[in-house]
Amino acid sequence: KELVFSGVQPTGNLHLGNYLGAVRRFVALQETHDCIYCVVDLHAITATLSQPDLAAQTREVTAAFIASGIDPARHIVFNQSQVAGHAELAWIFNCVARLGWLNRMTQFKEKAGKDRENASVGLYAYPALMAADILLYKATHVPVGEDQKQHLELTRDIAIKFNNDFSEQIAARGYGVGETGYFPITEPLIGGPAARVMSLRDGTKKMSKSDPSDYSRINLTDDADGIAQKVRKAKTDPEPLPSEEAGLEKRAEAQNLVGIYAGLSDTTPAEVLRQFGGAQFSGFKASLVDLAVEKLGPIGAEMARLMKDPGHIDAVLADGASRASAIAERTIAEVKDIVGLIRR
Ligand code: AQP
Repeated sequence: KELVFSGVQPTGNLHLGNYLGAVRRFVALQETHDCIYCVVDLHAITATLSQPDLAAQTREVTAAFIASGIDPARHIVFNQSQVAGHAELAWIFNCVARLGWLNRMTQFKEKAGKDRENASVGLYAYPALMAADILLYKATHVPVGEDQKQHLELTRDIAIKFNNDFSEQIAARGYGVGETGYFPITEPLIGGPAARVMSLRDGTKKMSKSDPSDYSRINLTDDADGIAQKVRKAKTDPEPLPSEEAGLEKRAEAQNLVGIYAGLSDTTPAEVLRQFGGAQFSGFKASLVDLAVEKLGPIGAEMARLMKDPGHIDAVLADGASRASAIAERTIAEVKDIVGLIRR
């Protein structure tokens, strides 16, 4: 059976890239799949252990999920640290993953920067925890933005190695599923015009929570004025928009704004250019502001409303965590049997 898992870190400043690349697609998948959506608070502490207000940030991501249309009654929404299996399985995966594999992770290199000696061990081991998040539920499909592609490949490598290393134990206990072995080989779901939303200030950098410039991103909590100002100030070039997609090559900022428009309006860049080809950026930006306010305004307003009742959000997370734990505990018991760890 197909099962979707994905997560978002509660590191503050949830933005349009997180929405178009991930959350909006989470919403769509609810119609066709069983879905588990996790606020990955254990991941959030890998870059900086001491966050301004981790609990509030966790509630904010939960509010964004619900405000965007995720239904925590029909699917599972919870925060990672409430289900012990994530950390337990991550430890085992730390022992499956090879140093050489983790050394190739570009996100670690980017996030650790020049002072690598000072990066936390958690930041380095992040991809093994991510593999644990996914495989704890034997998820078959993971919707993510383009930036997570490499981590998903590592998840597949970990599943393959575990399945191979323990093939006899898996078969002996009858825990295997079909030809694959114990863990599924997860498929990434990456795509669409907004799989990689770029910074509004620099079309070569991805839109990111940690960019020091607030003008680089549209936050889900921005009001209409804030969205308008940021779009108006977004970097562009002096040429009008081309009529065909080929004309966007080497025009990173133009390509980004067209991709955002296509993402928000559920069309393709080609369709957007059919409508706006030949237009100046001033006109196109005005339409983009209207569209962004129309799509994001209600989400921001609903998030603000939900955030006024933290007790309700915590109850949603607790309910999701108990349902997630029921699945997770079974996987952990089986994995312990497979590895040979004595359990109660
Ligand atoms: N710019 C982006 N375009 C498309 N998708 C994106 N995602 C992130 N940035 C973009 C997707 O959002 C989901 C949640 O991301 P995360 O919370 O795990 O954090 P991240 O990938 O590290 O992204 P951020 O927001 O840019 O944070 P920082 O600044 O800490 O690096 C993921 O599915 C991600 O692909």
